[in-house]
Amino acid sequence: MKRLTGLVLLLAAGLFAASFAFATGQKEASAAGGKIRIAMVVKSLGNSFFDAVHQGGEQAAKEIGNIDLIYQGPSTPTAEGQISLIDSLIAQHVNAIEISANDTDALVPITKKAMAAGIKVISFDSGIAPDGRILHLAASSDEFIGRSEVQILGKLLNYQGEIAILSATAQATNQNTWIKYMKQELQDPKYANMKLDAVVYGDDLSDKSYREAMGLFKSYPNLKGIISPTTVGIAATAKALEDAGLAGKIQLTGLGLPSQMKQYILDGTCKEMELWNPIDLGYSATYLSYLLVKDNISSVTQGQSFDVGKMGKLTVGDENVVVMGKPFVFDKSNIDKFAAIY
Ligand code: RAM
Repeated sequence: MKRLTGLVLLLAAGLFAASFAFATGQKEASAAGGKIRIAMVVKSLGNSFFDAVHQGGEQAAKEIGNIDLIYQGPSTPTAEGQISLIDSLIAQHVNAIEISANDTDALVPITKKAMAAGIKVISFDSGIAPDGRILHLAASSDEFIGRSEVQILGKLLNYQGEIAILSATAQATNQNTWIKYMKQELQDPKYANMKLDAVVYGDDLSDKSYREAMGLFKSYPNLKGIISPTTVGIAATAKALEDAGLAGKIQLTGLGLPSQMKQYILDGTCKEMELWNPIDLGYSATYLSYLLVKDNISSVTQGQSFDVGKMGKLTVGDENVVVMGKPFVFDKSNIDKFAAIY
């Protein structure tokens, strides 16, 4: 029996070694093919926002040619999941890593290790602290996003009533920065009759976001408005509002994917929301990653600009952040058009 177990183990080890050799062989073949390998690491898989970002990355890869785009993400949006993915990308000697980070600081040591190994690292969408990346690509100005979300809700509520924020994860760089600016905007005297009751986290998971929304309705019976600055959170909140019979009684705005929010915009559950074009974001992040590899750029300076294909010139700003543009505002008048695209 013992001998049999040994034999099985030996066979298994052989199989493992063989499959490993096969995987390595494949990698070498593609490196030998002279392709630039760019890894896109997203907050988590299964988020339609990142599927659209991925689509944009593939667009850039196709246009440039000679690019292998590797799309990866953990199953849930955690820094730990991203760290282990990056660890293996370092071992695979990819040329560049573009990442939407689940934590500002926790990823710095591993991305520093990647850069020390000659890999070009940029963050996009949700940033890594400046030490851990060459540049960060922001879809829009953080301050503009945060403030405009409050401005939209203020207008929908006639500047009166209790409000709450339903965010993604508690560590997400992008949402936390937007929330900081939302709170600053709320200091303006015109919001004196609006009160922020709570900030809750749905972790960019539909079911958790839905439960958090239901929890808000229960805990704050006078709630009049919700801002959800996450495509996953806003769609789950819209569904929760309808299921609880609160659509129209509690106003909802945030950052939503038009294709997911179309029905809720058309039926008035969410009258107005914002977002940028995620396809353009993925295109630009991939294009920039390619340019850093092609010209072997390991650091950038403020004012430096890049020709990013169909997006034109993008310029590096403060803290090496490249800001793309203003978000679109969606309502009944234009949702059909955008929902057909992303
Ligand atoms: C979610 C993610 C992403 C964010 C959008 C608005 O899909 O949290 O990082 O940019 O929402």
